[in-house]
Amino acid sequence: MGSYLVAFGGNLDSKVGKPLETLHATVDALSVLGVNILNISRFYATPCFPAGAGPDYVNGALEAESPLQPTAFLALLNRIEAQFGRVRAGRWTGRTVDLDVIACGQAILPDAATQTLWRRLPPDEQQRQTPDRLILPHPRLQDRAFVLVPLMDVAPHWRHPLLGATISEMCADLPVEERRSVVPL
Ligand code: A4P
Ligand code: MG
Repeated sequence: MGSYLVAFGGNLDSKVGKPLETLHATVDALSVLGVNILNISRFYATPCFPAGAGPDYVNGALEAESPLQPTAFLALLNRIEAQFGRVRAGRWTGRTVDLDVIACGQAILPDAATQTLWRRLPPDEQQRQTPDRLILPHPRLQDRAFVLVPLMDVAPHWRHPLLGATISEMCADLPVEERRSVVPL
């Protein structure tokens, strides 16, 4: 049984409605498909990253249990994204819903060296290169207020297995204006 942290967000309307409605429907779909949701964050309005690349987002995070292994769990998340009209038009482009696996307990995938390589990728390369396999913990987690602030609601004490910092510590390390730009709905 895996213990998962999942971040979700969206900034485009889907067949079920606005991003907030789509995200509620996405969470319901996870439950229906056998994911046991233990804890869910508030939903937040967040400015689009990169700035100006599209409408603002709604973001949230949850903690869940699933009998699936990480790769099968990501495949399930990808199926739900497709169900709600996610189209992969390019890196960091607008989306109806994005579901990212942030962590599976303390698992490091595929290995520490590869996770570290992706984590240290310079910003211009981040937009050019896309991993073709699951990387855990999610390589951008420590950089993103729209991930860390919602995670504060569900798992402030979870500790990054390579950085050694908790969600709470990583969140405190963000520039204060980035943290403040993530506003509960
Ligand atoms: N992949 C590898 N590791 C993971 C993982 N831990 N979780 C692979 C999910 N996917 C993972 O993902 C690209 C590839 O990464 C996939 O093939 C998957 O197998 P993707 O979901 O197709 O692309 P993406 O969502 O554009 O990339 P990524 O890395 O998830 O980007 P981010 O960091 O999530 O950025 N602004 C605001 N305010 N809020 C947002 O939520 N999101 C993004 C996407 C940009 N700007 C945003 C937001
Ligand atoms: Mg994604």
